[in-house]
Amino acid sequence: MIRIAIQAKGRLNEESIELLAEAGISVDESKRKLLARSGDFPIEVLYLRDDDIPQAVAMGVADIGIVGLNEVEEKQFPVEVIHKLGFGKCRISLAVPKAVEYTSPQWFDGKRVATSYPRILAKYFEENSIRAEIHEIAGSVEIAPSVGMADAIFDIVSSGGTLVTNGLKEVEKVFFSEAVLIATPGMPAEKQQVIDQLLFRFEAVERSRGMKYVLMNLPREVLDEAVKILPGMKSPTILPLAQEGWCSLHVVINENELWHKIERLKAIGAEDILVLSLEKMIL
Ligand code: PRT
Ligand code: ZN
Repeated sequence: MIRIAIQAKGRLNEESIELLAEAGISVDESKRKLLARSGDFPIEVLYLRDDDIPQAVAMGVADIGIVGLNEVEEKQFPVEVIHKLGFGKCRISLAVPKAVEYTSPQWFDGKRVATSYPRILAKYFEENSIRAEIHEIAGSVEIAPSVGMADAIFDIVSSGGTLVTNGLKEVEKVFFSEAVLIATPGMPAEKQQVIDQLLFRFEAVERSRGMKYVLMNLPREVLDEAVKILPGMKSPTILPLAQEGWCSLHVVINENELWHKIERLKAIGAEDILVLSLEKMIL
């Protein structure tokens, strides 16, 4: 049995539960329950505040956890980052009031900067030989300059909308983050085995992201041409059709190139094209 810590509520909660569900791990949906057991996989889910996850994993209260890399970097607890999960992407950036004529990081010399990430910021200032005052505040960092508490902020940005709303502009992108899977270092072998099994499932889910399964009917004589339109694919599946001279072609196509490829296939005579979503790719 292993225990995984995930965020109880907030930005990473839903996607963490979804990832577990896609990996075949259904947990008790009543999120108020602190611990939820999965029926079909030897795992228990512990719901925590994201700030507490690195420590819980470092102490072995949970064996693994899903948390933003920003929290791992800031908290500096001894945990191992074992997998990047590709969601919860954001950056931690320095932002200054819109009217500031900003030219270089040296602008921050002697300034007061409000943040919830003092360690990551201190490291950046040190690396850039900047002597600034770091004011640690827990929430609503973005309002600090307008109320006179700070000259600038260092905070999480994703769309940038919050900065604009608060009359700020992003001037230095310092740290890039996404949700990661962390683990207690030095796991015993039997737990490691369950974690490997979980990683195998996560990878199958990730591989299928953005991929579509496409089926179409084609005149046999354009088959070679169709295969040329789909370079980089492993050999496509080709099935004969009852109708003489026709075949059915099945391929996996990345969503980014889907329409482009389909239009070209249609132009050479592909018909009855079906695009299906792909759940898992196990290689
Ligand atoms: O209650 P708990 O302590 O568990 O949650 P929390 O409020 O501390 O964290 P939460 O749920 O806000 O974020 C959890 C994690 O999501 C963070 O640690 C990041 O790893 C990740 N993440 C991804 C973000 C964002 N994107 C994000 N945009 N965390 C916060 N934000 C904030 C940002 O600071 C801004 O104020 O969302 C606001 C909107 O951002 P814009 O740029 O899109 O306007
Ligand atoms: Zn938090």
